[in-house]
Amino acid sequence: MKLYLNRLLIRISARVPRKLWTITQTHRLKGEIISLPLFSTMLNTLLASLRHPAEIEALLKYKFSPPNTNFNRNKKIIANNPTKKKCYDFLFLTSRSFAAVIAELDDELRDAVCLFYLILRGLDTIEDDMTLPLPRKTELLRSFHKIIYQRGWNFDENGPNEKDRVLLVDYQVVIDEFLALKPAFQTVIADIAHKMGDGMADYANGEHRVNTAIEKISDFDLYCHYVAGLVGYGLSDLFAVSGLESAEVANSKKISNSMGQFLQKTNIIRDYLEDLVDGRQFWPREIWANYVEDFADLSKPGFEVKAQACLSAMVLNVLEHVPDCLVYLSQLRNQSVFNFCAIPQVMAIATLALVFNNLEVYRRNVKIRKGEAVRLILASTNMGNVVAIFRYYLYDISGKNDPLDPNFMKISIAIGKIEQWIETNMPQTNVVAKPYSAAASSSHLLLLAILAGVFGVLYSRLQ
Ligand code: IN0
Repeated sequence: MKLYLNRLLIRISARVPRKLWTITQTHRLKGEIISLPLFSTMLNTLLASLRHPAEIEALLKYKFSPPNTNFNRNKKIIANNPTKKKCYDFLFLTSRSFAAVIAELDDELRDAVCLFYLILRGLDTIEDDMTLPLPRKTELLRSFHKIIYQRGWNFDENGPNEKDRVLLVDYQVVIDEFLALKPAFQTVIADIAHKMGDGMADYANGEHRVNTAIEKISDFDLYCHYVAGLVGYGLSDLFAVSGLESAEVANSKKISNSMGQFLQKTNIIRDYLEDLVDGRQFWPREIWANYVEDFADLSKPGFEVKAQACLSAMVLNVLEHVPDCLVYLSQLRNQSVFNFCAIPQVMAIATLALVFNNLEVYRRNVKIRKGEAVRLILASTNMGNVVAIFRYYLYDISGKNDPLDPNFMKISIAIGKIEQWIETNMPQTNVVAKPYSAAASSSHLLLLAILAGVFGVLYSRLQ
């Protein structure tokens, strides 16, 4: 078995280069999907990518490419409609980078997804608030699908520290715009709000939990289904209703669910410390109890070996969703829908590789570099690139996989399965994952040398 696994790993390493993927662009993504900050912070962003010249190239390309986006073309229409403008302002306020991804959707979908997002965010703001009395929270969660039909409804009972409380305080604008959507969109959104609100209420009332912990892996899957898998159902239905994607996308519920599970479970691993500090615990006891007695022990000195093994067990659980995600993305036909779905997925696989065997997860908030994120965004425009990106990060995970780790074999097998899917379904994409050519490397070196000079001059002026 060991020999077989070694062969598997060699196969992966032989085909996937250590260097990053080569980008082939069919459709340029511009605009402000990642907000690049003011000069001095921009300098820090560039400095963080100094050892990654391709990221610097991506950052500069991104910063200086002329705006010519779907959203910019529609800014005037939005500016003439105050309630719609307020909704987009809320969207950018709650999630700047993801808002820009939504704003790039084609006209047939943009408003529906924007409203879907704001309605989910409303539900989340109620679920998240530990200051709300449980009976009130439960009543709101269970009736939210009806509330969104009540013109004029808004809510100011959130605690002062709830970060999106302003959204609910002015929620009447969201409701007005929701009611302006075509009825088929409204039905999809209300149906998901109903299912999600009920699911959240069950968890808030202690079902599927023991004290505050999520007990079984099946409870973890169910929780992630409510808060993220259902988002996949709803989005797939919206895509089909818009006519931009076929009904087939909406019919395959399992793979729509996996799209959300992959994102949410990756976030839950990354946010271990933040959630622990806030008194939340989403990792299932069925996994972590194999390594420590107390969930907080994972972050304590002396538990490093156990903590690393637990982390790889969590990553293994997430890797199982990858084949479905690739199937889902490969079914998409509309360019704006593809970008919208692919960007969060490639960010998630990059995050998963970053957190894998990385004990810093237990000490601080780990995040991919902005330069890396921009590079991923610019590349996420076709399936060939997306597969090459997934392979690159899976290779990274393989390289960090420790033969002494109890999950070493299972992780190797999970990665092998994904490779197999790619080879069977996308054989032509093997050629996309080429290492940088010598010419590309020397151009990067030149760029690096020029930038070093520019930084030197700028730095001396700032002193
Ligand atoms: C999302 C998802 C999302 C986008 C595209 C297709 C999807 C298919 C199925 C399920 C979810 C899908 O994407 C966002 C991404 C996001 O918000 N990223 C954050 C970064 C971060 O670290 O959180 C950002 O600020 O850019 C997402 O995470 N969720 C989400 C919510 C609503 C909608 Cl309409 C789409 C949240 C969640 C819980 C994972 C579903």
